[in-house]
Amino acid sequence: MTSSVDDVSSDETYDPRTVVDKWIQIWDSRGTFDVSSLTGGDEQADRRYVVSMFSYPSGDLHMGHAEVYSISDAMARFARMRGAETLFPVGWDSFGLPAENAAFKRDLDPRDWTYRNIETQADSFRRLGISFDWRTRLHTSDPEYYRWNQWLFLRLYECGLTYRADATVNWCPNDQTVLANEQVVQGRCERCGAQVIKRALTQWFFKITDYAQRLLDDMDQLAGWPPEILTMQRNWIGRSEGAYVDFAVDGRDEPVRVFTTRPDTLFGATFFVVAFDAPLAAELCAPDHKDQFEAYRAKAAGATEIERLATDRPKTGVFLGSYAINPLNGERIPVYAADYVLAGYGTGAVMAVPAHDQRDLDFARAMDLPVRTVIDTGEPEPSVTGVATDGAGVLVESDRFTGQSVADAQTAIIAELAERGVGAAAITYRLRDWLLSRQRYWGTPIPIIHCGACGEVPVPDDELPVRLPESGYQLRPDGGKPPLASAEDWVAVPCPRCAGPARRDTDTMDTFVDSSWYFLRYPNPDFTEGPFDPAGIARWLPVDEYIGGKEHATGHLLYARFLTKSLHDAGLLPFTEPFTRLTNQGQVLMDGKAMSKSLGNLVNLQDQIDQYGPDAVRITMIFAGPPEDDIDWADVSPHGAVKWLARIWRLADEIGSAATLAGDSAVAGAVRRSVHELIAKATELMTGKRLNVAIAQLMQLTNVLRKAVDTGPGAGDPAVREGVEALVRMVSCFAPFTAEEAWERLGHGPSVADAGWPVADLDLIAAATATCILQVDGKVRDRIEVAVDIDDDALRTLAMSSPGIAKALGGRAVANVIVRAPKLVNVVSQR
Ligand code: ANZ
Ligand code: ZN
Repeated sequence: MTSSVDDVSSDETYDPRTVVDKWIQIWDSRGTFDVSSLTGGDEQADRRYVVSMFSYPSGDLHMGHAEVYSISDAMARFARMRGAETLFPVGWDSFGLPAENAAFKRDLDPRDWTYRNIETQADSFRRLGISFDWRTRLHTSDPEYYRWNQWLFLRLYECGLTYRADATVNWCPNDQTVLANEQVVQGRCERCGAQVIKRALTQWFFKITDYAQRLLDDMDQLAGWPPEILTMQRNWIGRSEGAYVDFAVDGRDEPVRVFTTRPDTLFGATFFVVAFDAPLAAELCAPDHKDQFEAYRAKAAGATEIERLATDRPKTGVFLGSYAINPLNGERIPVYAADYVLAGYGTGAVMAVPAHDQRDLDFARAMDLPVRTVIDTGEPEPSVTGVATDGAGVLVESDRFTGQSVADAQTAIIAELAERGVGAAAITYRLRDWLLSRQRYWGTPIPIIHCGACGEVPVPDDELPVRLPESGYQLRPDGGKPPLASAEDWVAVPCPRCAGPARRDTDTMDTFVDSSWYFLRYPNPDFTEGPFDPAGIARWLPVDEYIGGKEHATGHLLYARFLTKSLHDAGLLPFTEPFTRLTNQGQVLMDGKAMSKSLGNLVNLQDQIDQYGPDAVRITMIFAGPPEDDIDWADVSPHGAVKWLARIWRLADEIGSAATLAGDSAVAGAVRRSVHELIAKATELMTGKRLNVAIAQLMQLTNVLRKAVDTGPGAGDPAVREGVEALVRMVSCFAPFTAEEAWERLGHGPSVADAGWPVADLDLIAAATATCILQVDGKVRDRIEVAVDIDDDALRTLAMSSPGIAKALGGRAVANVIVRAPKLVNVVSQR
């Protein structure tokens, strides 16, 4: 790495590192970024609530934090400078597994490790110049916070949205805890990478599935979200329309229900499959087939859901010795257990239609089962080609439905099933309930007491919080026995209802519970009457701009939406969607890969800041590309940003110390026009969150002003001063320390953050531009807006960079360029 410290100090005037402490102190003592009122005040004021996904305190801030906070801070500062009262809060997502793992490793209390890291990060946030209102500060691991997790858990419990049930769940053998589906990535634990296995356990759930349809419907309020995230959520929720069909099974009283998206193919069902790991499989197994079934079950266990659903995987299964009866034609079809059917989706059983479903066809071919085409789609015969046909067509071999179209037959068959009481139209969702309990220590204790006589008894509200025991527990999980179960004194309590001996629930809540509502508490983090202060909610919520990673698409962002809706329904919130607009920042990579200790490609944020100063690091993060793109740190260097900021600093110095001239020359007029054009462009780009392009405009403005100082009208001209002041105000969104210092050198105070965003004089710009027609060989190919006084050379350069011209030329060489500034450019091609 080049020695950039030299680069910084070789410029005598610019070393932002020397002013960091000074400005931190000034901002703090003036309360520069504190809103006028967190929970009341002027009804009319334009307000903006900008929230970054809060930080997990696993150590000091890293490059990824620097990126998301550089982006969100620029957005918050811009809103504030444009006159909106802007709340930009700070908090920590401070419960969670890594604290425990670090505690084992270093023999520490998870508390000590966590709070030490929080202090380090808080200091780093200040040194990065992030414009938080620190009065919002909260930590989810404080009893004052997690008390309200417990309170919310109990409110949802009262409405039946919290429940405890036996479930086959994802279990990480390494971390010794259950995981939500969202935390299993490609069959592995999201945290440690261990292969996740299935275990049957009694767990706590939030009934997010009750909200599946509303989570879909309310997406029409989310026009300010990236469409990609909505698509991911839509797929995760996985709505399917179809029908339930009940099949009688020989020797069984109760029918077995299946879900199908294709009721029109009912006459093509040639066998029946149940998930091998559903209780139903054992129930449907004939006594003389138990051995084969057990053998299969032992072999099939262990595959992940993704593997089981993969279409390219050889199909396996076992005949259960029983038969199901097709309710429409009375046909007896054999019942199999297989792993390509999932226990947790639909009913865990399917009617198999091999001609029109590829997985069924693969299974039929593997098991030598009949294939019967019942939809004529015009495609080749599936039993011959091995390719199932799933297009539209006309029914064949389907009794009285033969000849109907797929769409008509779906309606007709559903009607017939309903009439006979053996089926109905139905909708299913892939979404599962949110499994929220964890067998870990460092989380919110579940506020339930188990009593032999009374069953589950909620801890009364006035006894909240149920605090984590601080001693007497064994942190390291022991054969699946949760740490809290080892805190005997803590566990044994009298039942709140009958006063008999009872035991506390020993699970803790997933940290996604904590993070599903923290943004509601920021306006009043000390509120003691409830989880959030209604006055603060009225003033700030919902969040106007939410900024964070897209890895949270189907986890956190879905949970927060669900919780908001359930609180709305409980009468606790006046709105149904928490985040009006969402920005997903990309990742910071190194050499094309995510930075990680194990790859040895970590770039240390503090080293970067020590070398280049916080402002240059921030500028580099933002200038590297659009906020949502990944940045490869190997491709960028804060070096260029250092140079640019030094140029701004020097301009401020020169203008600040120059004697004022009379001004008003023609040259000065041209400078003013450029300045206002660039202000207009930068403003529009900032509004559209195109931060990197906005910076490019500011760089151009710097060039214009440098030239104005060097070749006229000179540093003392009012037009030049106006331009430099505008530049410094705009730059303060990205490089706050440099901008503050420059502002002071320009003779202003007390803070550029209060100076407002410059306003472009539109009349000045309108008069100053003309439409220039760009031609190739006399044919109009493009039109561009240019300054009326543009010179021929500049216009030629602009014209030659037009995509319209390049396209029309199609690679042909240029013979001549005729320039008539500012109205016309004609490019003559070589023929
Ligand atoms: C008969 C059929 C015929 C089907 C046909 C499809 C095509 P989506 O769209 O994802 O909701 N299915 C139902 N439950 C299942 C389970 N637990 N595990 C695996 N597959 C299951 O898929 C619904 C379709 O997937 C259902 O419609 C069922 O197969 C299968 F030409 O029923 B179908
Ligand atoms: Zn009791």
